[in-house]
Amino acid sequence: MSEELQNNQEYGADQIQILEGLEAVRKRPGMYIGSTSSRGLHHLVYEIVDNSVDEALAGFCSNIEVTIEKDNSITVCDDGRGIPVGENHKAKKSALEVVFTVLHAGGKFGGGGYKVSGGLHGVGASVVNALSTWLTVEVYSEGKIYGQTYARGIKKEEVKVIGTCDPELHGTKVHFLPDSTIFEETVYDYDTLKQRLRETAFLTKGLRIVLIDDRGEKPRRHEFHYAGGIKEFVNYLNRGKEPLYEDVIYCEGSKDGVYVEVAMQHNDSFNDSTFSFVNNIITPEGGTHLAGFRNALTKTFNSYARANKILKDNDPPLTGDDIREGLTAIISIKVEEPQFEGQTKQKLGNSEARGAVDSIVSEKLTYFLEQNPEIAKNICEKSLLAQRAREAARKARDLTRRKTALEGTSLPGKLADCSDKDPKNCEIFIVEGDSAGGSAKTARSRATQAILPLRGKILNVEKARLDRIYGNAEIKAMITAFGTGIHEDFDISKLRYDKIIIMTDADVDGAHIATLMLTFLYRFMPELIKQGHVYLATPPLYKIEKNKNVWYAYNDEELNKLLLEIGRDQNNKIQRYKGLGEMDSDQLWETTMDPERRILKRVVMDEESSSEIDVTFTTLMGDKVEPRREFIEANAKYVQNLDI
Ligand code: TSJ
Repeated sequence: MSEELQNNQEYGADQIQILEGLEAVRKRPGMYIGSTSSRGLHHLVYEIVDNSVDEALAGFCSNIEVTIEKDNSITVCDDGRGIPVGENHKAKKSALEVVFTVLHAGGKFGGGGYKVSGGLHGVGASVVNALSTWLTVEVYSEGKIYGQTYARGIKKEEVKVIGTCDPELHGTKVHFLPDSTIFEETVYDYDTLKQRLRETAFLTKGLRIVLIDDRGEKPRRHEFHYAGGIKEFVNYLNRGKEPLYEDVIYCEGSKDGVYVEVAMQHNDSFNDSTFSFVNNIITPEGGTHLAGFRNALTKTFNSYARANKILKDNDPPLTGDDIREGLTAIISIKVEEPQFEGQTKQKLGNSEARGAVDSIVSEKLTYFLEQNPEIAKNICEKSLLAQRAREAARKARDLTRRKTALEGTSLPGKLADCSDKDPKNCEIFIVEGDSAGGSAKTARSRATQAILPLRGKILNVEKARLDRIYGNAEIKAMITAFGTGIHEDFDISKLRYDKIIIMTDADVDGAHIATLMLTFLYRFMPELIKQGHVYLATPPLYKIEKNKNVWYAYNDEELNKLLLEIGRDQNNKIQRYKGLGEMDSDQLWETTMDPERRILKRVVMDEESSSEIDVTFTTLMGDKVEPRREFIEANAKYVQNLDI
């Protein structure tokens, strides 16, 4: 029990129970917000904002403002009705106080509607309160300002009137400072909040969300307001791709207590970029709502194609994969009581969601196709091309499978494999260019390090169909070397190396090749990234020699620091490496490959930001040149430094 509690005689038995509830949150914060890393820190903001979004969904709030203050405290305010301050009869205290002190107390004071709670979220404002050094709340209602302040979840005083305001004003303002004794990271990342709030605004059409950063010299500010909601989300995801037709197809409706919204548009790429949400929370593993959508899509397009003789009687049906080639779609549903299943509790289980999405999409899509025969024909023809390519790819794959069945697993000729057969000990370097590949083969530790040199740039999988991808020698070599298979055949237990290390030159071309590699892995074997098997090697940029001593610097900052230490004079010999090829094998080993001395960056991927990652890859690998420059920054966001 906390000291504050023991020292304060005013608390009764009820109060103690409540405080013990919040004590549990402070003892095991991870149970309530997932983690105490940067991720958990940002979750606090979403947790508070979700309450205002609920108020917007109920139809009473149209503006939310989020401010990162100079001290990394956060202010969230909205123009809703204000949290009720009157007595909650069951708890015998202000409803406002209940919201901030009782675990899982949602904002349900008789009002109906959907609450955006589910998964890790929706644990309530009390959790944020418990994990904040201090928190103040103000409610603007009927000309009065009510307020209350807490310290680590414990109230400083009763809810009271602290001032007056324009009687027209109404809303709620919460200001809190995350507790630095709980969180490992206490600095907010503007871009992380920006991405998430943009997504929230897309999912709640008409709601205006403003993000302000007051920490810098001059404040940063972004405003998100989308009258078109998820239709505009699809436009956003498709920017940098060429849409196949102008309109975004939109379906909306309610059935069996499920409110369904779907927006979709095909583009000239070959990937399926479908993102599903339940109560505004992304469901990376899909579930019943996604299954309902896929079923409706396949069924509706096949009946349309048959009825309009695009598919002849003897033609095989289009598969879901064929129809989803190059599709960008958002499925957003709202249910009163979401049930999450699966190992990570990220998969929607509500069976009524399947039927609701299926019937609403089937009905609206059938109508849309009948009204827009040009678009319908366009999509069907793209699907037919996809079907043929898939057939060709299947034949190519069967051929390689038969080959390996006859000859045993035949590894690619260019692979210099390691001798240790336990994958846990093994790593593979994917090396840019045959010459660097040669040095790496000489340098490596043969027992545990395998080398696969790739010639030139690998195929951009964002711009190629499956049959071409299967026909590409470099990609085939990687698939066989890794051993896991791809897509639905993927099996992580067959992975032949614990670490897949991408080793490219430390220049723009090298960065481009690394991106091509990451794009391939992201689209074909995302689990390898999710489970942390993918790394970037970090070759040095400079070699510095002075009086027979040798140093390496991995960036300009390190170089300058070193030169300050050893002194700048004519005896210094500074070599700037233009590529891996300029290093001999000893140097390559010392600086980039030796597990004792190298720096590896692990590629990480936050599934919650998967729609943003999709945009990153398509913008980078698409035809537009300008956004590519942002790659270095974007790349930096998805890698972690590891000194191993
Ligand atoms: F809970 C909280 F602290 F996290 C929080 C809640 C934070 C912020 C910034 C806003 C809110 C909030 C709550 N905004 N608006 C509301 N609305 C209600 O709580 C409310 C008001 C009136 C009625 C009613 O039935 O009259 C019902 C509710 C849920």
